[in-house]
Amino acid sequence: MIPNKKYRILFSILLLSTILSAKNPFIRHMYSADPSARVFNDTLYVYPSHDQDTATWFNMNDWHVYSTTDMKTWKDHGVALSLNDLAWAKRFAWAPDCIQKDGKYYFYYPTDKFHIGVAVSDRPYGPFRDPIGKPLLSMDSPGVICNRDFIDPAILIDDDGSAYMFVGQNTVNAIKLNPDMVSYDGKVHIIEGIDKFFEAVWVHKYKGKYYLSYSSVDGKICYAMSDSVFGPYQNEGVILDEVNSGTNHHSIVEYKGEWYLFYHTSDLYYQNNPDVEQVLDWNGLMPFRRSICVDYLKYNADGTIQKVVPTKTGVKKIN
Ligand code: FUB
Repeated sequence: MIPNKKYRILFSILLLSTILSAKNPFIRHMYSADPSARVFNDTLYVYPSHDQDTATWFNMNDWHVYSTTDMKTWKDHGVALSLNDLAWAKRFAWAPDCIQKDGKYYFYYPTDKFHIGVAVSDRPYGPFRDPIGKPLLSMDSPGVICNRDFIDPAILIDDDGSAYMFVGQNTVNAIKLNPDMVSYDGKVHIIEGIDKFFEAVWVHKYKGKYYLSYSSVDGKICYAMSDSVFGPYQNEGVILDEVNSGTNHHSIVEYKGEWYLFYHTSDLYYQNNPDVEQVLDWNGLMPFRRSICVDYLKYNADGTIQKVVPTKTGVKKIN
């Protein structure tokens, strides 16, 4: 009896420590995908899309915001914006992004696989409201090149304060936003030469270089580097291999001295549904329920990025 009791206690401790350290996916009370991570005023916010519990396709209707100050404890701020708040949008509340400018927070989001909207708030977690009553940019705006879905806006604020949006599927379109952040200068730049570009473009800077990362046609997160925002970009390789959710979508951010890769998997869905066979099929058989994860991202001395191996344990708590 004594040894059994000892082993039971030991087993419980092991189980508890596994549960406590099993941090990926780090949002588990609902499904969430396409995480855009941003740091505002010492807090890290994540702006994901929201997969429905009963999804049979990407029928997504609203956007939540999550935040943390220690990379372990996450707060769900609830719905920041919903398609119901937008007079002109009907469907597909997909991958968003958010940026701060002059004390206001600007939330950019795709709808209908066709439009990119903007919404504004005094707070990073909303609620956001549409200040212009129409899309900021659409697939049929002059200069846009898009032969598939016009989705996945991502914003870069450059060192001189200029703001750019990168967006699109199959072709990377880029615009320079006006200082009001709700209009642009009318020109659309096409970023050429990005190897196997599919979707989920993200641009960040590190040591003066521009890094354009994206999901490739074969489902990997790849990246290219440049000395200037509109390129030319040099293709550098893979950051993250294919994941088990069909789609692959990430963001890269520095917080409190570490760099992080946010991405999604369908691990939680498969854990919740152990009888479902894991099938990777870009032609339709996807889980449609994804959950957001985070792991460390490291640079080599020459500025290239080391490949990230997804972990179940995620990242350490910041004290
Ligand atoms: O979440 C809907 C769509 O799936 C996103 O817009 C794409 O990037 C892909 O992750």
